[in-house]
Amino acid sequence: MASGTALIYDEAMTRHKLLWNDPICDIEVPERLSASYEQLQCYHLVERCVPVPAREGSEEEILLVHSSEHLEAAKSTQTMNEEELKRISGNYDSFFFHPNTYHCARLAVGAALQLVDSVMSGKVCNGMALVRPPGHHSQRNAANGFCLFNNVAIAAEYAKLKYGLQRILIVDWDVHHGQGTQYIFEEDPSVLYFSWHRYEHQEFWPSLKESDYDAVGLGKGKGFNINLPWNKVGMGNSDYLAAFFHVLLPVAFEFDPELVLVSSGYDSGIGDPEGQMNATPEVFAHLTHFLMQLAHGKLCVILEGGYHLKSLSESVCMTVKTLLRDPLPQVTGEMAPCLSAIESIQNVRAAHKPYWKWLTYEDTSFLHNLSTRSDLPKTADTNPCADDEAKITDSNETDKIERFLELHMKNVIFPVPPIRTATTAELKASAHLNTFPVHLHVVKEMDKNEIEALVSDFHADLVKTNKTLLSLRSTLTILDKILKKEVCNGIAESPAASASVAVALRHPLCFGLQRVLCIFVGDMHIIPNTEDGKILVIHICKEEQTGKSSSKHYIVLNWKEDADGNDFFSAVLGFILPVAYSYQPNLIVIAVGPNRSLGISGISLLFGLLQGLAESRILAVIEDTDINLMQSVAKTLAGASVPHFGVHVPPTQEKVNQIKMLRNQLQQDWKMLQCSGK
Ligand code: X5A
Ligand code: ZN
Repeated sequence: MASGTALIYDEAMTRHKLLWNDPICDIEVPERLSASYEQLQCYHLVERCVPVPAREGSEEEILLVHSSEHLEAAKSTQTMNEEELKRISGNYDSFFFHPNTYHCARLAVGAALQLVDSVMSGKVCNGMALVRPPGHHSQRNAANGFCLFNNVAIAAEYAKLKYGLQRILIVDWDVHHGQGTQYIFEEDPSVLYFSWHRYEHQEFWPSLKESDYDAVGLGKGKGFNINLPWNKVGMGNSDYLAAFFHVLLPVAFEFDPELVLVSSGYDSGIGDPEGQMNATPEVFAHLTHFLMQLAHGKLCVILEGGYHLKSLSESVCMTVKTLLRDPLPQVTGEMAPCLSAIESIQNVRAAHKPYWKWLTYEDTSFLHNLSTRSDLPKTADTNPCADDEAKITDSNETDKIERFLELHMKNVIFPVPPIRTATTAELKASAHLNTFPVHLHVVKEMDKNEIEALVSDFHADLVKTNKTLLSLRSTLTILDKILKKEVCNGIAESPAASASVAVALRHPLCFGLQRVLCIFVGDMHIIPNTEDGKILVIHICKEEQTGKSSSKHYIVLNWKEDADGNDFFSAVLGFILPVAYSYQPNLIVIAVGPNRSLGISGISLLFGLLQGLAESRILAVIEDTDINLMQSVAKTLAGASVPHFGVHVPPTQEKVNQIKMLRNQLQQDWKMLQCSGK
């Protein structure tokens, strides 16, 4: 399995620019590229990436998607004077030609293809291409919305042709609808296209009927086009995460792509004059992290829009940092999607119900008829700047956001612990058997006296029983290092997981942590005290053994994984992740006890997907001595993408009902669970 992150940047792509006055096009400036690259340098991210040169895409490659008329028209602009350029630009909606445009656009195409080659050849695992002009509005026969050639669409066709790929996922998180990409793949079931976009009931550019949620694809491509229209501005971190949990990720895992391409526009970020949204840069780290769990981590991020230079470049940095597998910053803001977002999510789920198994058993219905206007107010996600010293006033909003972001990023970015994954000596040897280069750091276990000293602060009674004390050694040693920020995450063996965790959980509270998420898989004999809300327990166990019912901070999930397939991901995406993101823990403890009802892939999925939380502070406590489980968890903690899923099995009606009941019971407490507007 490849590691490493490619970065493609060529200053030549700054040489396409607007030569005349045009208030619509004047935001697509060369500085978008140079500012992003400079910010990457500033965070020392450039030197950590594998530099890959851009190249010009060939005519043949451009013709994979575009007509020869379009190619010839574009080619002919190279020798035009300003007047002619202006005239031909007028043939298109929101596009400008410069004598260098054709060359730049060919470099943009070639950069995307170079990135695909780097990832598909195994030279790197993932990467980002900083390109101009962008691509996703461009159509077979037309430039549109600052785009000449559709870089991402060409990359997808190229990957199909050159590498024989049969399933490619395109995620378009730009704030505009990539209608060009939709048109190109509308009838193609091998390319799943997902786009969210500012829509405002068709008021917002490009104001197309076919950008609405009922455009699901055509012919064989039905179900492979997913539009999530935002009908209000001001969407923020929680709305974007809810869209991933309740729409994109379930479908994406079921689709099981071999490669993921991102049409990566950052005009969906805070401060952007086009998008008017509120999502802060760190949310892009989380979106990136989720997509890294697909296609064995094969992820190509290709720049599209983004017009607030500071917001754009900070978001680019968050993306690249995540591709490099740095621990993720915590998402800020209240975790509750707004009603308008929930309404859109519910509608797109209903529209796609016939095509995806994950919806088969749910009674999702349309909330409103198409094109009816919602009177629901936009409630959540008030502008995050409002809490800050930089209050937004009408005047010079851009500068205010810039100052807000300057401060915000200082709060969000944190020093990365020197060691990523710690463990005990015995594990190290086993981890070396893996193909993924797992670097586990062996820490010396505390001796009896050290443990006694540590435990006596908060659990004096335990010092008496030698056996419990010894079973705590590994757990407490690693927990202590996580809390001291010497390591990021770790894996501990314990012959008595629930006892170890119950005791160990007293320790983080001594460090003043406010919220610890504890996920327990299997039999749990000691239930930690959750009354003060500082611990949230999710207990995943077989049905037979539980008598306890769920409450806000103690949730019982009766789940026995299907023997011939994997049905647990629906519970992780539809329930555990939303609860965890609502809680926003400072530490996560995942304990695997005896009699576990989940298989290795289910447990690894938990570790993989939850790693974005708590600045990636995760402690695994494992009682099971299954070496395969240990290896898989170690790999995931060390940064491998989650292991392959195998056959997708939709959950039984009984399980769906349980999730539904839990969601109904808990969605007022844990608001990220909300995905229908009732
Ligand atoms: C790539 C991109 C936006 C075009 C807006 C035209 N294009 N009003 O963000
Ligand atoms: Zn855009």
